[in-house]
Amino acid sequence: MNYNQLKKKVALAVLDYIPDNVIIGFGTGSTISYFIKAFYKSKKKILGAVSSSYHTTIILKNYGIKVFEINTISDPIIYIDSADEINYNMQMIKGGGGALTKEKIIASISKKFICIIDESKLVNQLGLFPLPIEIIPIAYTYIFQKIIQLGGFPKYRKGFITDQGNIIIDIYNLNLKNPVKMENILNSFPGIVTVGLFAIKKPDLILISTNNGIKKIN
Ligand code: ABF
Repeated sequence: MNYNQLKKKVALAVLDYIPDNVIIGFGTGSTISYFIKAFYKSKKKILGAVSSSYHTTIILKNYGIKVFEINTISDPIIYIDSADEINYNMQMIKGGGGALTKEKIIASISKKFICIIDESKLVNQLGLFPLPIEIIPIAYTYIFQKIIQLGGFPKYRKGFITDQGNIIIDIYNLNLKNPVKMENILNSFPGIVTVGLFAIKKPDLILISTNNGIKKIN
């Protein structure tokens, strides 16, 4: 199976983990697009959705799924999202699609966070995928200097503005042997809105789509 077929499989498999009468937090990306379609076809009963991006909101609304403002939610949220890389400690790089800020907020307030990936995303060590960070535009020069001091190579993501009106820097060659430490260091720089490392807040369950079926890490 190719990666898209594997994504479709895991998008279907995760339906079994969704109870009735919850709010679903929907992530962003191609895996989640497959999931939204599978969810719609399943006719499962939920209270509604919260969305991690403008892009996902459009898709949800096109399927007639009710989308709530994140601030207004008090019911339990089951958050379903994918990732760009995950290691065996369930630490992740996210933000390839630029939606990392709302993804991190929903991950933090969710009762359960299930990450669905194809097997290409599972790695022994994080860092081959460049680490996205969302930053306030006026902090650009300062953040570039700080990243270079850390040994990373920052690259401005051209032509991309986040839902919050900020910019994304993709960091190459950063040493991510200790992802929690690096997440804390980057979090301490004023001007960084969100770090695409999800090492402090990890998913509760990972479903991995492989040619030998769906595997689990929890
Ligand atoms: C989301 O899913 C994003 O953080 C990440 O960039 C994306 C993965 O994309 P895809 O499902 O298209 O492979 O978690």
